[in-house]
Amino acid sequence: MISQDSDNKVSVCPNNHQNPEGSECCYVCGLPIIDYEAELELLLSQYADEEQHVKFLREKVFIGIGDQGCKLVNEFHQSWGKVLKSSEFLMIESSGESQQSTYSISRPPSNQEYKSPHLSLHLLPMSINRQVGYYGLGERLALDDPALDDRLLRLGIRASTTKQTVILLSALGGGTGSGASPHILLRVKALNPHSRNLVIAMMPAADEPDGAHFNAFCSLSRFIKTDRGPLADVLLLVDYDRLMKIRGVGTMGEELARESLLSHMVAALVGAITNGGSSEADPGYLAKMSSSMGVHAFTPCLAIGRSLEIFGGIENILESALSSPLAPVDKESVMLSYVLVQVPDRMASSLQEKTLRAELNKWNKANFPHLKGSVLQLSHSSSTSDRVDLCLLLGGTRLAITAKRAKDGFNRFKSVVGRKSWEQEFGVTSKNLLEMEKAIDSYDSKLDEMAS
Ligand SMILES: Nc1nc2c(ncn2[C@@H]2O[C@H](COP(=O)(O)OP(=O)(O)OP(=O)(O)O)[C@@H](O)[C@H]2O)c(=O)[nH]1
Ligand SMILES: [Mg+2]
Repeated sequence: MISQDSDNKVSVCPNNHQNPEGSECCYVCGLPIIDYEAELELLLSQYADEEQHVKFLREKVFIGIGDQGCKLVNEFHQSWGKVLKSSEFLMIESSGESQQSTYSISRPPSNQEYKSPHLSLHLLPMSINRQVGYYGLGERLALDDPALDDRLLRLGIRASTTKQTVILLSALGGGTGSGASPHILLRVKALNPHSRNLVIAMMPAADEPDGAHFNAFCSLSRFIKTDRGPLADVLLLVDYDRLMKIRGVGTMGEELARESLLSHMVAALVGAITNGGSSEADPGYLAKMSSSMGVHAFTPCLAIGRSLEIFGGIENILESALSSPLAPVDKESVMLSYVLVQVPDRMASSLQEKTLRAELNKWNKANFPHLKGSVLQLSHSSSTSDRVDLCLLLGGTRLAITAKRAKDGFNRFKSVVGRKSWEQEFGVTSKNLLEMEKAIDSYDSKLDEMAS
């Protein structure tokens, strides 16, 4: 029997026997009387401990969206998941048939499994086809998903985690990636306004149809400008066809190409490659700096696994990276340069930070006449090779150049969207198109203002 005393305290015998007010044990069965207030306090304090634990564990959240986005997160998780202790990994796909078998997904975590970062899959409901096809439809799927916020909250995205970086990977040529990604980032920002967001956006290849470029342009416009400001603090543009052409060498001497090369770039960005060494890599800092300067779109240039002996010095490795940018870049307009360098520990004495900085400053000055800021983040690995990884992120070039192909394809595709039947079927109106063009133009104009 539940009893309520004069102070409104609720207590009860586990076997429901009636007892006088203030009893510590039941007069009938002898079991301790449950004091609800004390129990609740105990529960709350345990929950607070858990929250602290969870908060720590979810500093970095990796989200892959659409086919390619999921593939990338899956690959990244397999290669680096074990070393990223404070991270969560989520794949978001449209709920077409036969999705479940595509990826190896770990079981949902039990309390004991909190320590190992895990990968999970969330399906956006209501898509009939596996291939959604267009931006407007992908956006609609995410907008109509009643479980999305809950999924993101369970991933640890919440305002109480003040130091959180969300890394979103997505190809923007399809419907799911291009349409759902901006809305998902919008929800991330709503759930945790402190979170810093980095987007790795795979841009369609030259030979893809106009519809793919149209999707990419729509998506970019949303990442770069919304009523609540840009959704992506840092947006790394990677042309699919450029990525296919470059190669790197991994820590074990293996060839790195395609997704594994991109996975390596993300690992460098979050400081995962150290293998017991040390890292200054802090994607949150890069995001903060980009946001404060209003430079959001970056072109990555990679030189992964370059032998110092063969290249003869860091300057040649920088040149090697710059010779194969992953998206177009105009050297004249570069305003921000982030350089992530990974050096084997055993070579730390021959490549000291001070020397590296001096060489980098000299090289920057020779290449980027309008540079306003440069950040060097150095990591040391326990590798026994003489191979250096260098990842250069260049920001400040207008999207009209960096994403020219998407813009041209968007312009060619516009006439299709203007038709009433398209608006009804595919969810993008002529008014939306104007807003998208304006968003990109206004980002570019701000860059022009800054440069002048
Ligand atoms: N990295 C990588 N990208 C690819 C590959 N094949 C195609 N792409 C790019 O990925 C884009 C399509 O993205 P997907 O992720 O397949 O599309 P989605 O987001 O699932 O969208 P829907 O299938 O339309 O719902 C294409 O426009 C290409 O630019 C590949 O093998 N590797
Ligand atoms: Mg797909």
